[in-house]
Amino acid sequence: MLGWFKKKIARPASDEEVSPPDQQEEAVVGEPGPEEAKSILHEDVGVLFKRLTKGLAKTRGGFIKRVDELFLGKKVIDPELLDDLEEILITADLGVETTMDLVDDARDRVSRNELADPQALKAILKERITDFLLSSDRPAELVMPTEGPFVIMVVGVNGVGKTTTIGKIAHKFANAGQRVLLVAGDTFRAAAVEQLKIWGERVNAPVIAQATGADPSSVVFDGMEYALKRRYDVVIIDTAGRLHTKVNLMEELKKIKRVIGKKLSDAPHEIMLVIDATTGQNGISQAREFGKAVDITGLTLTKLDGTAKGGIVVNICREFDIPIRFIGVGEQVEDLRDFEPEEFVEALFAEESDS
Ligand SMILES: Nc1nc2c(ncn2[C@@H]2O[C@H](COP(=O)(O)OP(=O)(O)OP(=O)(O)O)[C@@H](O)[C@H]2O)c(=O)[nH]1
Ligand SMILES: [Mg+2]
Repeated sequence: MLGWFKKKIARPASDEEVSPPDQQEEAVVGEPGPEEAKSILHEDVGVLFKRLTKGLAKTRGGFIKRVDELFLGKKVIDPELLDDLEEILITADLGVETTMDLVDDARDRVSRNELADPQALKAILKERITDFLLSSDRPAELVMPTEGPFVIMVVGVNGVGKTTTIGKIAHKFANAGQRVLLVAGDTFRAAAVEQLKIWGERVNAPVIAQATGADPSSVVFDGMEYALKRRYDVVIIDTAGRLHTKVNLMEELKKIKRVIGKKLSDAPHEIMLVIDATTGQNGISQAREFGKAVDITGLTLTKLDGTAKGGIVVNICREFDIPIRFIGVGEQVEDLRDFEPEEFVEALFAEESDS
């Protein structure tokens, strides 16, 4: 799994030349990470998959289980079955359009006699859901710049899991041998800086911060200077998460982005929107609102362990041409998975027995 992440964060060899993926994997890491890193490096892929399927148990229980129950003992696909399927898909947050697309397609296939029984329909659902998840045109990999720090700005409404996700991402980079700096751009909430500092200690990354109420852009300015001077590999910037309906938050984010860009052209290289998967359709409107203010380049969906409505993942992939980089399936540092569509669908459709 970490090997895959290494590939994801590959630094191109030079401006002109981008090495092929198999060489990038060699080129990316410097010194081996701390002791702790080794345990992750040697973690069994099977164990990681089990963690993912466990994290998605609720989603599976609410979505695939209902599909299974509906199909159980049915020999034919009749209109009533398709109506029931439609309801299950909609209540699982797949969204109206995605649901209609899937069900209309099923209807067509039935009328062309292409689907023998409900099990064949289940296989088609799985296949088409995978297609939706793979359809983004944007590069799925986080590509680090050839030189200078890789700057990630993390945005999202309050409580979605930004700071936690930052801690988890920092851990991944640190394990891949990268020097990480954290910047406490959330100066609004009293405990925000403290929370980031705790994560900084956990993953051995310094945190640039000022007092609560300070100008976030000024903290970010300091952070960028510090990172450039001391040649950090990765800078991750936390931001405040007050309601996205407040215009001033969006203005603040634009300003932070400008400050970063002034210190380092091309940066931020990644503007990551964090969405709480349990909020369902709300996540879609958040992506729209934040997208208007700053160009979102990647998504992280958190708290998938806490929802029976994992369909939001499919809905978001279909609605926006923004790749999902990570999914959060728990509160622990290891509970941030690289988003791999096929693996995700397998975990979603996995049999109950292993969890
Ligand atoms: N179950 C679960 N909990 C999560 C996940 N990610 C974050 N959390 C929890 O969600 C809560 C909020 O997380 P924060 O990281 O503080 O969220 P935030 O977006 O930084 O919040 P603000 O700073 O208030 O805007 C915490 O209790 C986290 O432990 C996840 O993937 N699964
Ligand atoms: Mg926070």
